[in-house]
Amino acid sequence: MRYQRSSALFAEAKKYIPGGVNSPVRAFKAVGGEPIFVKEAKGAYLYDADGHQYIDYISSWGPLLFGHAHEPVLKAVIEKAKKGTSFGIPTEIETELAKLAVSMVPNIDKIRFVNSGTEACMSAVRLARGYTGKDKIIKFSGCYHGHSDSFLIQAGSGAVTFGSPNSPGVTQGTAKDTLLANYNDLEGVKALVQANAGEIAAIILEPVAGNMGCIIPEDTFIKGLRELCTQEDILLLFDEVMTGFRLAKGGAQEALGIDADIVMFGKVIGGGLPVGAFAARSEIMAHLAPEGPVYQAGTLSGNPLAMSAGLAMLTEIDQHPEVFESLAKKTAFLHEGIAEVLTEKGVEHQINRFGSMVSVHFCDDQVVDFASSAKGNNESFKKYFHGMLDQGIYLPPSAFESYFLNDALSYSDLAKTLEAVRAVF
Ligand code: HOZ
Repeated sequence: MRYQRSSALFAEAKKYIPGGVNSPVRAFKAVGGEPIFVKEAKGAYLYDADGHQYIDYISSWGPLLFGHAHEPVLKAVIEKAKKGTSFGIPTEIETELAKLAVSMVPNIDKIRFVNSGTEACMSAVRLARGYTGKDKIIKFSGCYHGHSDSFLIQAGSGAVTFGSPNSPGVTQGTAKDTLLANYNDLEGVKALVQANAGEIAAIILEPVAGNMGCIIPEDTFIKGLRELCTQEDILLLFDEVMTGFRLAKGGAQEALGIDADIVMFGKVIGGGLPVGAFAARSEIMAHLAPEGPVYQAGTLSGNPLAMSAGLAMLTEIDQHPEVFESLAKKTAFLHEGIAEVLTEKGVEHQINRFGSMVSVHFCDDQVVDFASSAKGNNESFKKYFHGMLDQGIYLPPSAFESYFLNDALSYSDLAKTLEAVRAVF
């Protein structure tokens, strides 16, 4: 049996961990079968417990821009670990990473480090509410901003994969302050703003969505949101957990040419260790404790190990900005190759791509929001996913997730991937 050891490890894990995993999408429920267990990874490749090699297209869901176990990051973490892993007392490296991040991202003066994207988004909304003195927020169906209560309302990613976009445990009281709109539907947002005049603190979105597949914002939509927020004294929050330091040095703000009011980070900023962050202009960040009254804290926030990984990763990006063009070219090569095979085989499909994010949808109509993404044929997706897995290609195990390419991928890896697609169909 090809996955014998992984299967045994999964059976053992299920005895002690709910569903055998610590994050639901990993359990393969959306695609059937059982997850592979990873033993190690290097560069573009994962190795499972049964000794198989995989070309990896999720890169730990985004952070690993240069591939697994990238030497400069490893070296920084190992050296730092020898000097202690957490103090709960300030360290110089926090300022070094903050200074570098602020220099790379447009339109931010100060940044606060936390431990995950969930924490970053949760804290950013609290800051937006504290700053504006208003309670309600607008989010978009299919956008995922982590698993804090206010966001588990028509959430994307794992939540929708498991049919629980509105999670039990989120109270009506919390849910009533989260208003829902459809991605790329500016008129819908304007109507919500009008119906709740003077009550909306923030509009939060993934500026390029990656939790309902990869969805690209229309120009009029994203510019319209910016104008609307400015007119109505609403803060525009960009959840750049996936896009930050991945689409460009300055993330989606730079790639789209739009200024957000608060920007949230995760993934790349931690170089593969648990780091999240939120950032804004000084005037907004001044409302955060201990400078201001909006409370937020954490024992492991800014811990030296995570900061050293983040600093090594952002330094690499700062010194090698050509990585973005290289990644975009590789992603375009993959996109065009998959499209060619699927067209030739008569398989209906849509492929969305922005920079190094891409997703394949098995449907005919353009995929521009959650409703159109949900129309994808999941049976075709399952066949595609497992067929690729059996040939050593690891894709996201849900049709609602984006691929994240890393620059360790070679053109020969990409060509091998395209051969696998041809074999599956
Ligand atoms: N749904 C998460 C990515 N969008 C998956 C996270 C994980 O399982 O690690």
